Amino acid sequence: MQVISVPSTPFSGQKPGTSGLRKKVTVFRQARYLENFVQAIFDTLSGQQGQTLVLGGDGRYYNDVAIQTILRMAAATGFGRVLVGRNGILSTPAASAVIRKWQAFGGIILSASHNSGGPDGDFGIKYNLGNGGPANESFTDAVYLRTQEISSYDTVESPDIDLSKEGETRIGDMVVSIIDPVADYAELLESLFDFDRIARLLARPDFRMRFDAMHAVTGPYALEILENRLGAPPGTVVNGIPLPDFAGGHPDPNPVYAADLVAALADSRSGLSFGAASDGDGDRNMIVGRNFVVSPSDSLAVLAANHALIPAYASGLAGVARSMPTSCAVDRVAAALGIPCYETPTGWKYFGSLLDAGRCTLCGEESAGTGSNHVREKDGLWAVLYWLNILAVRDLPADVIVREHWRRFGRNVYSRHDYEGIEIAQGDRLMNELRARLAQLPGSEYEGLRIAAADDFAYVDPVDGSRSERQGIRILLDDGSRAVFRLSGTGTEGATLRVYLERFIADPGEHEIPTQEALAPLVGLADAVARIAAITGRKEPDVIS
Ligand code: VG1
Ligand code: CO
Repeated sequence: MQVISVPSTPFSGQKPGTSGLRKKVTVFRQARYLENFVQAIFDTLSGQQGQTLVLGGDGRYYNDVAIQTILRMAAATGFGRVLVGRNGILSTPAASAVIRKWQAFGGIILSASHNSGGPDGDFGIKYNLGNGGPANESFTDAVYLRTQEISSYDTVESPDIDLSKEGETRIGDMVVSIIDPVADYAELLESLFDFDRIARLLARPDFRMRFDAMHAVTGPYALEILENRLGAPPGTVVNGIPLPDFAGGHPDPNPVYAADLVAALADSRSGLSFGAASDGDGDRNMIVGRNFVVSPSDSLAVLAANHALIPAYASGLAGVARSMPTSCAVDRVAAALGIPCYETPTGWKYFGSLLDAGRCTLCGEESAGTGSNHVREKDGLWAVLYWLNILAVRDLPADVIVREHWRRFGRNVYSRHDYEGIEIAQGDRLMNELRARLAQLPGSEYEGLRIAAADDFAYVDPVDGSRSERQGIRILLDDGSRAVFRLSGTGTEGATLRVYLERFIADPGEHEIPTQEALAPLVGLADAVARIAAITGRKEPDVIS
């Protein structure tokens, strides 16, 4: 097998964000663009020769082309074997499960997650380590540095592999194993939950669920697990065939982009009692009860509070972890259980060391991501099965379970306001001006609310001591309410400002106040403090979740 070294020159901006490198397909399609980034990953690794790599993606446009390119480059760098999902498909949690099960050296996941797909949509790539989790910041920083000095990439000459048939082929000395993308993952989930009990719930005439795969990667996984293994009636999974452009939609399971599902659960004629959805790459989840959308932060807290009902977690949780902007609802559960609660920066890569060290069992983010130590990624279908297991044991509707949770722990009223596609310079200016005023903010009043403290979140990993700065600006009020400001690290056009708002209400008599109403004074404070309208010209957020 002859390795061919192809001369190249650096592209600017190949800096991984919250979850890998995400750019427009048109950017990735430039000659040498993908190759440079993959070579930078391979150059940053050491010891991959003879080892196993896992490769797959969410099936979006360009997935198939990229896989053929990466296979040839993996052969050139000396990998001994690559496990590829059939048709190039592997959801993010399934890729993590496969890496762990087969003790692979690492994996490459091709996805831009919830971002739209198609020739004018987005594409993405990220590297996961042998623990199955996203590479940490020191690795991605090193990859970025390498992209800035790259002068060639290595590949081999070899025809495209037929990815549609399971089995083994070769590229030179390297074995390419095409695997069933669902089997290992389904087996793992089956080992965690009480499938018999969930199957009995799904068979009940008074219980009907809908799972919306949003034309993205979870379709085949949900069909196998919910309909084939658990016996849910055919048609339970909707939009179940992964399409390269997600049928033109936005595979982001929130009340805006999954409005159909929310509407169906609000309409008693649908006969539905429970709804769920997942995102482009299958790591996010949305949980919907009858006329009730469960806030992701509440979901994490409910999962933690009910862990004793789930076979895999019945013996107890070592701890829980949440990203900083996620509401503090889970903190209250941790306090009641007497277990630690860790607060990390946004992005799943920060949970890996805590999970590896056995310090926490459940993790979650406000952005509809929850997961556990069963893999090292957030896991959409896992969360759905966890909820089904709780519903099956407690025999109560999802909204009643959340309302009871509020009565016991109080309600952390929570919402995220996104201002999408603002100019990068405006986003930077807003954050810089806010940062510059942090020291003056404590003691000042806006909209009748008094600021108690303000800071820029920095995190020291308690396991490896690594430090991450500037992870979001926090404005804290006397009563524990918060407004948090961050710029998104996953977008591909302009900047997205995320404003996270939270207020704690202990009094059960006030738990039914509509979320936006309860948060209105805080919204006013956020705008006044950060001068959102003044700097961006935007009066309203684009997406409220
Ligand atoms: C967003 C979410 C974050 C999540 C990340 C990747 O990042 O806020 O919680 O981990 O997406 O999720 P950002 O930087 O845009 O806020 V996924 O499902 O896109 O892999
Ligand atoms: Co995702």
